[in-house]
Amino acid sequence: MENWDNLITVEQMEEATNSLLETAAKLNADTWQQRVKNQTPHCKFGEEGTCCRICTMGPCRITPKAPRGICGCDVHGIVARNYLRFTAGGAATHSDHGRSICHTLYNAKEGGSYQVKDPEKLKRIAKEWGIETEGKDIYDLAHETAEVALMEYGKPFGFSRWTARAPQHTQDLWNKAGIMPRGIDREVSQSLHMTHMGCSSLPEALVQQSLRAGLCDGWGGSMCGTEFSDVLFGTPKPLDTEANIGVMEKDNVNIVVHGHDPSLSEMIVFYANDPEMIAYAKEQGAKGITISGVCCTANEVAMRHGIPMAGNFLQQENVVLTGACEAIVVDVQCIFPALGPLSKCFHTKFITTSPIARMPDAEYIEFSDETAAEKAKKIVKLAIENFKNRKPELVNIPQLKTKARVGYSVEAIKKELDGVCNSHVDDFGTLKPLADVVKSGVLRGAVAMVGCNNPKVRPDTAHIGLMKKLLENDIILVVTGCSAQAAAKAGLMDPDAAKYCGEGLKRVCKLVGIPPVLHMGSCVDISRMMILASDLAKDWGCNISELPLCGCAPEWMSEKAVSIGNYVVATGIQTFLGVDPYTKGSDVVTNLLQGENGMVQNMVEAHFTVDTNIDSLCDKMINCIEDKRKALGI
Ligand code: MSK
Repeated sequence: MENWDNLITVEQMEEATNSLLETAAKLNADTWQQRVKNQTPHCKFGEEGTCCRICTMGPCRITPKAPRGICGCDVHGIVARNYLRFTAGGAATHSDHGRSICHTLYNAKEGGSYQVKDPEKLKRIAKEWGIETEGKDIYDLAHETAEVALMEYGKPFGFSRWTARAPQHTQDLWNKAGIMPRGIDREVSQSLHMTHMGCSSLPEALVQQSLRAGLCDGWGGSMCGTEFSDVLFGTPKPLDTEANIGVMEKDNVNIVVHGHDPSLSEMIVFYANDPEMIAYAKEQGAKGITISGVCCTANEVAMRHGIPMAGNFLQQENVVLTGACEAIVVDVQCIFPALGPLSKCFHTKFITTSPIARMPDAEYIEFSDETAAEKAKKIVKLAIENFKNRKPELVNIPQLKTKARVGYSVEAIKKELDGVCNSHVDDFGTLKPLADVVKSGVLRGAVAMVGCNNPKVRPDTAHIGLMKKLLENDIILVVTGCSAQAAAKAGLMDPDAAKYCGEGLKRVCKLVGIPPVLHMGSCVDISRMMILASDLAKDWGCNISELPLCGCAPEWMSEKAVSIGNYVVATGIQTFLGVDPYTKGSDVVTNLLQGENGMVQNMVEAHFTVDTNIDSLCDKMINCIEDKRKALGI
């Protein structure tokens, strides 16, 4: 087997970061590396989930001497309440992102800033929802479908429409367990109600609602976000791009887009490519304009336009530290407030655009569907005019970048398989060829790797280390979020990386012409993975929980990730975490979530495994896949 060390290593990435930190030190600029030191050691009560500040009689902290809070809630109730609140925060965040996309679709019009780029997908969804499509103007259909989607958020009766996509067995499990998600806002709201002082303190009920709140995200709000982003901006198809900090260009105006909602980044990309703007940049002394992305916005614009990805979550400060960033333009989620003060040490403009993410030391240019074109143009212009304010002595762009092929939506995966196996059966294609190579053992199985970076884990080491070992074992990876960028930065999304994989996977990649790690998008796009798992189970003729498939978030950090974990598990996929979800203070809650025979396992045929040792986490995933194969008799 060829050696992975021929690819970019974590050490090389760290070296690049260290050279940027030297600039920070010179300027006395604050960075997350320093703040981690300031914040360590972390509060033990917080880490174990045993601190309650839901009312003002406390805060109460549970110790052997004080085993109950002032209201009498025990440690298990407190830990479970905290866990449910964490989940609800994540479900609300993803779902509100999805809601905003639905509004954008509602406002789309012919000749407007936002148009329908994938009318076929819109028609498919409309038909799925029983909306008449025949003879209808595509924008009338867009408005009608968007309105139905928006009603999903507050519907008083019934369940999420998207759940009908799941296999019948999965739906039956959800109904039986009482976790079939209802109105999206209702699940979030009920979670907050349940955790209010004097409501639920029964861990089983709180964990059950965590699954339901997670499902309203993955099979509700996130699915709205993904599906209607595709309708508006195009369903991703494989295309080539680059990744890592070296994608920024010294002689160009550099605009970095960061956050999650593609409504902003799509418009910035559009105006940065406007010949008028490029000419203006040249007038200002630059050679052109380079847009690059950070976090999930990077995934969105990479998948649809091939815009390069400058980095993931813990590299967001790095783009400013290059001294070559004219503007970092952000919308919502995962944005460090630190970017404001840090930008002030350079010429960089830190531009916030959403009333949902207001931050000090930022220039606020509110973005809306109605003013999108005007505001995007204004932002691009501001960045161009800022080029002359660069301090050349501070410019340092580490020359580190890799090739990456991105854009594997479910539709694209099916199309790629069809291209090779000629197995096309209907408009939607099939995953049967994938099922066949897994059944034959050429591929052993698949891991869906997702999630963030977290300073508790040496950045990207868990993502990349796990991926390499899984690939060597003929396990294919589908990835989203910052995990996707970790893979891209390490060169694992270059189709050429197949040569480092196990023999079976190598053959499949060569035959289909794919990289061994398939980029499926941003955090909300984990909903794509749920569709992939559902369709695979249907084409295979088994239950999702029987598939040799795992979910994994080795470096996760956000509330959104907990919500994701809940819906991935609830979909029947064993989920492996490399960071503890603040539950170890309660053995009862730990067992409900992680027990091989615990409540979650019994409800949805899957459970969580938490292991901060990445090697053993990997072994557990491989064993899980091999056990599933054995159970299937393959
Ligand atoms: S951006 S939630 S750090 S994956 Fe979606 Fe990355 Fe995690 Fe944010």
